[in-house]
Amino acid sequence: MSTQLIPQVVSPEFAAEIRDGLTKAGQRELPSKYLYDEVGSELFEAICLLPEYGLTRADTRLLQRHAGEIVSRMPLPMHVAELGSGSGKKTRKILEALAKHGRTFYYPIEISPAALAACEKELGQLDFVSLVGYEKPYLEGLRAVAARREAGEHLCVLFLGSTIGNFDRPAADEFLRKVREELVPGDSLLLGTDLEKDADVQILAYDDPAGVTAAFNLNLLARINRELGSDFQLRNFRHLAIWNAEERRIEMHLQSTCRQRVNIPGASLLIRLEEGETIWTESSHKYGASDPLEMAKRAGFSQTGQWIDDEWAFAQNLWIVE
Ligand code: AVJ
Repeated sequence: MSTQLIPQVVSPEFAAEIRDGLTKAGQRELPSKYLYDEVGSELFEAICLLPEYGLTRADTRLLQRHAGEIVSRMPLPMHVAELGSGSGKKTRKILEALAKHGRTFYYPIEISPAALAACEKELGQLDFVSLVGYEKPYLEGLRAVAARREAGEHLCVLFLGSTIGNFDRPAADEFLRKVREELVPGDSLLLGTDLEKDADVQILAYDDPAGVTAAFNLNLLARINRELGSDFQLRNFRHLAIWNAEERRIEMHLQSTCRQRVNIPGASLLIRLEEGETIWTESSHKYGASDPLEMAKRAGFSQTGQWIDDEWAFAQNLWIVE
């Protein structure tokens, strides 16, 4: 008798996206946004503490050192929307700098309820900051926030942590144009971008020896098992982090270590995987220091500031709508 549990409630969008990705011709793939369930969000927080993963510390250092200057260069916003707030720890510096100038409304936008709850706990108690969380996809959440503010009130969008790097370059351009469409002159965007560095340093950041990133990646299969009643055997998969030099990105894959079948009842799907075949789970694109300037122009913004960390090549880029 099978001990597999078929969950009572299956999210139809989740099931459809998992099905589409796993049946894709050529390379199978899974959307990276689904890495962040409750377990995945905690594993990501642990990744941020790893000595090999310098990205989050660089991001935080820049905000710590330059929050005052960053804020002084934007038309003072009352409203701050953050795309993918995560735990909200990095954002504190910016909110504190803004709150010195008056009451600030902060809208974390997150599809992960676990991350949103952590963020509300972290930042919900700040003086002069009112927090209203949106459990929505980025653009839907941004639309809701943009609709709330009144004429003359400026909005600042935070897109930190190089999450933009999860988009392929053309998709990133399109996404940034859509963000721009929700904004009006005087609004701003603070964008974090991880910069290209030595390949071995980059690979180690996504393949740490303690195996935290491997657990983060494998948890996606465990999540699908939990939510769609599937029977992925996690021990039959291996975490891979590959530097794709042509596309200038790290790719995370899960490699099948044997020929195997997986049943995914919640998505009405049975798949056969070959030994060595991979499921692509995430891309993290890396940038040159001058890339953000060009990206800003293509999306209809002007870049008015850039701050680069001196320990780990990472840039905060401030864009304004003129
Ligand atoms: C949160 C998307 C920026 O791509 O570096 C960390 C996620 N994946 N280790 C990144 C991640 C593996 C991270 N972002």
